[in-house]
Amino acid sequence: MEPVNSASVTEPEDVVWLRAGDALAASARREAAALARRIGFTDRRVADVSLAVTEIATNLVRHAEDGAIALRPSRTGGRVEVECLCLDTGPGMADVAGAVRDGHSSTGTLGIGLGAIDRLADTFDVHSLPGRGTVLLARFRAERPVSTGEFHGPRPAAAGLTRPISGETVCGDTWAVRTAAPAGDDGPGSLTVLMCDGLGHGPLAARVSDRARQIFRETTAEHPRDVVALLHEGLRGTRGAALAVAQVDLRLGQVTLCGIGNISAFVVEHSRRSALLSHPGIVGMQMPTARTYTVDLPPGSALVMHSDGLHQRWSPTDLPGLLTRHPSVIAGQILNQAGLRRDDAGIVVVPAANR
Ligand SMILES: [Mn+2]
Repeated sequence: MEPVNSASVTEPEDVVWLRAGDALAASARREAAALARRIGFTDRRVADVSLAVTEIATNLVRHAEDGAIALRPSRTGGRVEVECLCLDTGPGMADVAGAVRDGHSSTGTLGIGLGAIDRLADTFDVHSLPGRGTVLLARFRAERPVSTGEFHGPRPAAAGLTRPISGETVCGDTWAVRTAAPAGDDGPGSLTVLMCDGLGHGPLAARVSDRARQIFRETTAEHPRDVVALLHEGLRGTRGAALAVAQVDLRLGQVTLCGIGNISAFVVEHSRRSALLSHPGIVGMQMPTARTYTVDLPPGSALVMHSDGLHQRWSPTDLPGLLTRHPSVIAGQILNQAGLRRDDAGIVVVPAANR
């Protein structure tokens, strides 16, 4: 097993959200190309990314009732990719695999279709709920991939997504994941996960969340109770936050959680979810004695933590097939389907290891 100091931290990086509208294809193309160029893609690869993202945006505008595209750089180890996540609220696709396989696009688009997006992307995944909405994920590396099947790419151990309250570009909710013990020959490792909702929303809340992420990044503490205690100390003098820290042992299939304030945490299975208890309080201001709870994370399940920017009353029975998807798609579809309050929104997902 690798020593703890080899821990790597995954954090959100400047997500650009683009809402569906007449100018979406042009703005998505421009943002995607700028992002790919900024992280050093070749002209040819910039053209690939632009083409795929334009097609995704064109499909959204032509076929969906409403939706949005999130573009962001995504750092894994030393490699940076362009990630495009497209969320819509319907009508959905009855036969995703067929649409990808056939490779022909619907009338009026660029004519390259889902199959071509799939071929241009290094990671590609779609989850669709007929009548209710689709989430499409495409991630692009600097090098053009070898063409593969309909759903491909590595499935990372965790992924999060934030969306600012409408009218803001900065989100006061944040997440971060630290790999404490990387997956090795002896099986998957363990992760520590932060979900943080800085009080209020927008830039002032983001200041609190940025500080929380910095503390989380710098500490070597792993037990959620210890991490939360450090966060409480470090956030003194700020407006404070609701937050939860979970330690996920993928080998044992167990989650230990310490939550303060209004953060929802669930172990989600196909047909049910069980909530993990958080305690009232404001980290950085007033905190009860931090208690932790340990529960099982059975094979096929996922840990989902989200802020109160998402309504709590979503149900896994309304999301068939979702838990097997890429964690970015799981996060995107829950955010898409739960319904958003007028607040910043944030969610982070850790699927159980396949055993
Ligand atoms: Mn909130």
